[in-house]
Order: sequence, then structure tokens, then C-alpha cells
Amino acid sequence: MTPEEKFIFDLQGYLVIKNALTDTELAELNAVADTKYPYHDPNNIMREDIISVWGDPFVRLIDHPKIVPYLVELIDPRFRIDHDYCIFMREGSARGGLHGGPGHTGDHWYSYRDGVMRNGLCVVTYFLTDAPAGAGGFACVPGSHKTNFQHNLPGEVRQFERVPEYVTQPPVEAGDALFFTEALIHGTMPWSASHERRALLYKYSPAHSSWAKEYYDPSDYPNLTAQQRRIMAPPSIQDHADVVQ
Ligand SMILES: O=C(O)CCC(=O)C(=O)O
Repeated sequence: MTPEEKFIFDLQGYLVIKNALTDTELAELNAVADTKYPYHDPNNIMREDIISVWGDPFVRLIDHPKIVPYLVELIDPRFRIDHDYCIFMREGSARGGLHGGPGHTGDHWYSYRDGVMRNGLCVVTYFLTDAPAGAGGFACVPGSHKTNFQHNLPGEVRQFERVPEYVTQPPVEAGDALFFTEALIHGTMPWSASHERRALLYKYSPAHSSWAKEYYDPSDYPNLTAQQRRIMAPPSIQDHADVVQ
């Protein structure tokens, strides 16, 4: 991470990583995503768990070389993947309000000490389509990973019935990734663009902790590298060696 990226993440609790995916990677991922259509949901939204089993291009995202430095710097060199899923949305769909935040429940926390930032559960979202300003999708309250008053956030703001200036929908392009800590207040704004939203969410924890109640089964993945196998291991310090950048 550059010094400026550290400044931004500490300030905001999230960071956009431009062009995390190459055009080839993006095309491969979108080609597979195309085969998942049409989905039949009256709400025009598809949220499917464990999309890492969709094939090798999705497995490679687990320790994508552009992303590993952020996981090492912001979680720990011994991070683990906790769970993954996709959110695909069509025009007019909605999925729920702002949540998360640095509460006393779950593994949503951010800390800083002696030049080192650490987080509990963190998310890398890969965008397979653009999310321009005003389109909706990922939204957050920048800086709220350090708030002391998260319960004062009004209900109508949580539900996006009112969108004050402190709520942001960061514009992103296909191929970008967005790294955020679950200590950040965040959620999904209704999707208003005419094209589909396609977001892949890979969620990571410190080596010793788990948010999900089920763990990955390596036998579902025929071509794992030794490093990916370690990153997928259940929570423990012992099974997670440092991930090399
Ligand atoms: O990208 C989004 O739509 C928000 C995802 C979300 O709310 C979460 O990761 O908990």
C-alpha cells in the first residue's frame, strides 16, 4: 500500500483499487457470470453464496496478487478467507439498508497502533460492471469505522429514505475492486442503472476468527494452490502461515 492509500483507508474505512482486474480476467469472469442468467427472481436480484466454486477465474480472486498486499497490511499476514458471494441487481431492485459499524457484536472492528492498522472481517468487492455515480449499489458512511455514535444513525437514513451528504456511493468501473472493513457502516443502495450490477464479494478474517459458521471444503476445488488451501483453512493461528506478497 502506498502512504496515500494508508491515509485514505485510515480516514475513510474503505479504498477503491483501480483496475485490479485485467481486461482478460474481467472477460473470463463475465463470461461465466453470463451463464448464470437468466435468473428468475421477482425482486430482480441474485445473491448466491460461494461463487468461488464457479471455476478457476473465481478461485484466483482468493489471493489475487493486486489484492494480497491490502489483506496483509490491513488484516494480518495470516489472513483467511471467511466466505464469498455475489450480488447481481437489475434496474429497480433493492436489497436492504445501511448496517455494520464498529459495534460490540460480531467481528467488526478497526484498530491502529504504532503505525499498524488492523481489522476484523473485511471485504474485497470486485466489480464486473460499472457503478457510476448515482447508479446505486455499494454505499457507506466514510469514516464511520471510528464512530462512537453509530446507534444515532436515523432509521430513515439506514433505509435510504433520506440520503444526507455523509452517505456516499463511491463510483467504480468494471475491473475495479473496493476494499472495506465491516466496521464501516455500509449497505446496498437501490440499483437504478439500466445495466446489471455485478459485484463479487470475497470476505476475509484474521487467521483465528470466523464470521461464517461453515468453512470451505478444499475438495470442492480441484486446482487449489498450496497458498489458497492455507487461506481457506478453518480459523486457527497454527494453520495459517504468512501469505507472501
Ligand atoms: O456491495 C454491497 O451491495 C454491500 C454489501 C454488504 O452490505 C455487505 O458486505 O455486508
